[in-house]
Amino acid sequence: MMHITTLEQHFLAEHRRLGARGNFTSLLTAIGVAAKVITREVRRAGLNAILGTADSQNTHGETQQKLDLLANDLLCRTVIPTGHLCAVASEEMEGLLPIPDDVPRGPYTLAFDPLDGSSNIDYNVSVGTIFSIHRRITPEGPGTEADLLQRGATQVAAGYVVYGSSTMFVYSTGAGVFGFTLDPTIGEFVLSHPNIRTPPRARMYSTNEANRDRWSPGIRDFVDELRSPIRNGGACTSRYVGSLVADFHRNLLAGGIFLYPGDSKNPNGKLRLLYEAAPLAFLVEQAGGRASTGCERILDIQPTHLHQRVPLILGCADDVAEAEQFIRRAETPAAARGPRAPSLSR
Ligand code: P6P
Repeated sequence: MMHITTLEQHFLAEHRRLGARGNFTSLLTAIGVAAKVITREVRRAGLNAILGTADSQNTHGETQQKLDLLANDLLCRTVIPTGHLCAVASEEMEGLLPIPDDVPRGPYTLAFDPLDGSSNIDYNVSVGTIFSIHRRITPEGPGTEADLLQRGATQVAAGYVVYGSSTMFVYSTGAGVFGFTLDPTIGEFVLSHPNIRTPPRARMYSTNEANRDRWSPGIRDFVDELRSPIRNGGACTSRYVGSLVADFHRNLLAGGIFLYPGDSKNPNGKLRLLYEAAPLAFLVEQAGGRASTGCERILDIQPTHLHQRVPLILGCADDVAEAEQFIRRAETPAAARGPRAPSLSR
């Protein structure tokens, strides 16, 4: 008999499993509620005249989309009343958002990208929400940046919502990755992808090849390797939506590697550590994959500021490890290089 497990039922089961490690069921449930409302707004954006840009820019100088601001507001209005948070950070807000005095403070922090890829929204391309939850490290009082600036390895939960052909909520609390599909006829997220595992080898790669001339030799050599017809398992195919959550989700399920490396113009790449790289790195490692800057494990990086960018290579473990080999080899003086290690791809 096919069981029907809703998101909330799964959160409660996870809470029982986690035991004393924490009760953030209502926080995750609140994110699920915001995801349902954002789904409604995304699905009707073309009709509600809320496509297009707001007359504002975010802290990164990026033009804000009306839906960016709406998603940010929705998330803040659903998660803050739960009383589980001491501070919130968002791609759309320059500083941390303290919890108002009239709302109970809790032991967790939340960082999120409310609507990643939103520049695509006007063209009906999939977009997503990404979130990361840490336990606070300061003893009491208003949350501080220190409570947010923690290594990704200490996340207690992370996840994303992909607003695609259907809306999916994918999350982990450190014991596997679980995917839920929104059933609009009942307004519930229902477990559809229990215990997601990503394959060890990629069938596809995702990167913006318009940046190729600015890449390091190691990255260029590695991408050429992925396309090699004699690569073990055949050449990878290229799939790049330009919407991180959409690219990540497809690669997670089908087997792929995503690369947004640093380059000669942007040495730290484009993607943000706190609410993009770290939560997705947590998920991909939970699914058996790997996430790195090319030189360092994403989850080991100690953040220094809320909107810090990092180079990001994540996906199938063997391929990310091979990318790191190519980068190390390219950075080793030719005279010091030993014989080329047998490539994983041959
Ligand atoms: P580029 C969207 O703007 C985003 O932040 C991610 O969702 C996406 O992976 C990346 O930027 C795309 O950047 O430079 O290839 O357009």
